[in-house]
Amino acid sequence: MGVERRFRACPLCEAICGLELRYTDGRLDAIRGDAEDPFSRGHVCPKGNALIDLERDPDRLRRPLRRTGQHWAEIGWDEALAEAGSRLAAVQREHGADAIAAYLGNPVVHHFGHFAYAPSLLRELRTHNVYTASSVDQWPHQLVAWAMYGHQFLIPLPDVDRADWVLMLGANPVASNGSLMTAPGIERRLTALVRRGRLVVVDPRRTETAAIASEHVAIRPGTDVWFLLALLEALVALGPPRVEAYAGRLAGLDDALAAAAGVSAAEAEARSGVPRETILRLAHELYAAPAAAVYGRMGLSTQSHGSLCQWLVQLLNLYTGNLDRAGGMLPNEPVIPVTGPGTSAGRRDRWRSRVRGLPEFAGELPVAALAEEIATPGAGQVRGLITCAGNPVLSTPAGAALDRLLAGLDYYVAIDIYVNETTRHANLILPPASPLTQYHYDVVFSGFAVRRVARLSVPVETQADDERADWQIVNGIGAAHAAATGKTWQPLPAPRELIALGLARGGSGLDLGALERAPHGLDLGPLEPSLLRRLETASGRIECAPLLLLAELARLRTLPAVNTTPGALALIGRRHVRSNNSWMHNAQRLVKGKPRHHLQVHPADLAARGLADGDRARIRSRSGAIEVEVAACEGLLPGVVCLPHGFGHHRAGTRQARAQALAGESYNDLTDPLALDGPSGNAALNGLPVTVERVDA
Ligand SMILES: Nc1nc2c(c(=O)[nH]1)N[C@H]1C(S)=C(S)[C@@H](COP(=O)(O)OP(=O)(O)OC[C@H]3O[C@@H](n4cnc5c(=O)[nH]c(N)nc54)[C@H](O)[C@@H]3O)O[C@H]1N2
Ligand SMILES: Nc1nc2c(c(=O)[nH]1)N[C@H]1C(S)=C(S)[C@@H](COP(=O)(O)OP(=O)(O)OC[C@H]3O[C@@H](n4cnc5c(=O)[nH]c(N)nc54)[C@H](O)[C@@H]3O)O[C@H]1N2
Ligand code: SF4
Ligand SMILES: [Mo]
Repeated sequence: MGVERRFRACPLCEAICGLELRYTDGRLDAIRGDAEDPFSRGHVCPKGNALIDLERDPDRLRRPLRRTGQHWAEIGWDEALAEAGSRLAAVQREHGADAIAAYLGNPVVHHFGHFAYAPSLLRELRTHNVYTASSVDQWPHQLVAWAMYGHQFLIPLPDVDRADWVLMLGANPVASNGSLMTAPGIERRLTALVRRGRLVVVDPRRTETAAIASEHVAIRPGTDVWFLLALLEALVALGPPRVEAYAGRLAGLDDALAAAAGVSAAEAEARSGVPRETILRLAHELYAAPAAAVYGRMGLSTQSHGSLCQWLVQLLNLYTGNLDRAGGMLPNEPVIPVTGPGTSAGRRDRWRSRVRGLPEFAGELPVAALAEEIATPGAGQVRGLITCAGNPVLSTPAGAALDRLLAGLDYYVAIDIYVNETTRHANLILPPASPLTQYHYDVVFSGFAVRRVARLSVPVETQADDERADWQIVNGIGAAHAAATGKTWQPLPAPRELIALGLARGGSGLDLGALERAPHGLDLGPLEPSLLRRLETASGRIECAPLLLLAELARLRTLPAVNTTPGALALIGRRHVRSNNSWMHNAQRLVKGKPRHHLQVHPADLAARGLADGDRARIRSRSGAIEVEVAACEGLLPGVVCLPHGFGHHRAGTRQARAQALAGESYNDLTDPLALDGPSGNAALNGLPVTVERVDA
């Protein structure tokens, strides 16, 4: 057999790098970046290499597991799928449709077999209790895109390869590889930007990205809204809006500017810690730049004012004429459409969460409400759960409470490849076959790529008879649920066929054959302005002043000036290039080397608490307390502490031997389910008030 090279896209993050997989005598033994992929051009990161560890992981589940007490036993697929469907239906028969909650995790969007099929299962379940990782992530982006442009996925992206001035807030792509900005090899792209222009990073920590940027602006967590308001105010003082290109297509710009007016650079300095001269200078640079982009991501959306911040980001790009313009911020128009006919534009407040009355957005409720929906008795209480590729115990607010509550559910089925902190509570775990055995098309991230690209991944390994693909599992549960409730189930066709339908719907002229003849993918060129043509608002215009955001802005102005809780620190998160949220800590290639779970603290804050590098400390929030080692970090703004999420693996009954041995605790044992971005309901994970104290051995 010898050595053979096979190619497909990496399923592990938004960069969607092309991978070259080397098989020796039929066995995968090395992974490299696919040098012939015209988009990723050979880029690969440690996670891409660690796909081998995942494939070979003895802890990875291959067959359905049923739990009886503390004991797990393998069962057959037919029995497992029938049980999942009928038990979910039984809970609903007794307690109503909403008694089953569904939680979809991040990998869902990375696998066509989950992404394209999960909606049909949700329709079959008919529950209002739908939760996803979107509400601990990018909901403010979606809400603002929906409110201003009429579609939740009409999201402008930074044209990083052509911009010559970029203001980046709350993003660390050198570690995360980029988000809502699919740009494989981002470090190379940003380095080129710094060479031809300027990259300014606004972040409470001097991140890996700040380190390669032209300038780092340190900001107090959660205060970006003031910084952005002052920046807009300074632009208005510099000159008129450059909105000729949007003539006749703008609604409410004057209202938006009037509502946003009046925050001086001095006030913003007092709130955010960013010097007024810096704000005024950045306004000058932005107004003068030929092609500029203001871009904010995770750190800007998972905070108390996420939606206002994302709205102001749009207004800054609009005011300077950089919205929907080459070298500025513009949406992708992908080959398989994510907007337009047949897609879900997004709606809001069609129903509310039972306990707290939080509005639905895009068919989902904020996941910060899940624990209380399980805990609170009464009609409509959640008594059963289905999770798909999610680990909410480590990933969502009040994780520790959720951990306790999941143990008391009537029935819980998980579609997952591990017994982890969440799925250990399941009655049944259904593990999909390796993605390498399946057709895949990155519908979501082709839609957020900084160039127009298309790439079909074909199976590079064969699915075994006793394995089921993700889409087969979803179809199987749906069919069993329908059978148990006397309905008919229309299974969706296999991925290859569904991808072909998506391509046909897009009308680009590309079909499966064309993509199959291009195993390294196709680069169809840079982004082109399309936003005005594609607006889906009722008015057909850009809605600059959505009422929801104006109301939130009015509320913001009533908030007290500075957080004065004595001794309080502001907790923020971080990602490491070897992490992937909570779930890749069982991969040897990723956990080797020195530990990365520490709480980073500024030396002055350590000294003030009698702490030294390496000491153990107790971190306490309104919602919980954990103990971890501290590490001195000069790159943090004093008063800010920084902890990665996705740790806390040493719980009984999980099956991830390597992860279990890792030190570290879960950030989300501290996060506050009541701390939300108002308009969207997105969790305010960052900027959490905490105290830190020494723990004596
Ligand atoms: N404090 C804090 N919390 C955060 C964040 C933060 O920055 N700080 N980040 C937030 C963000 S951005 C996100 S997206 C969420 C993520 O939240 P989640 O999606 O809930 O968490 P993950 O850790 O991504 O868990 C992924 C799960 O999918 C399983 N899995 C992996 N591959 C597959 C597969 O192919 N099929 C199936 N069926 N299962 C698979 C894994 O075993 C794991 O159980 O976390 C959020 N939580
Ligand atoms: N290696 C690795 N890569 C990943 C992931 C991973 O877990 N590990 N997760 C993937 C996922 S699901 C996502 S969504 C993306 C996220 O990708 P990014 O958006 O790049 O997210 P982070 O790397 O968490 O960077 C967020 C930054 O916001 C800063 N920040 C925190 N609070 C504030 C604030 O109030 N204001 C400002 N201005 N900044 C603030 C933090 O210090 C941090 O540097 O990464 C993806 N890629
Ligand atoms: S950057 Fe993302 S897509 Fe590229 S190899 Fe790493 S994990 Fe995979
Ligand atoms: Mo995410």
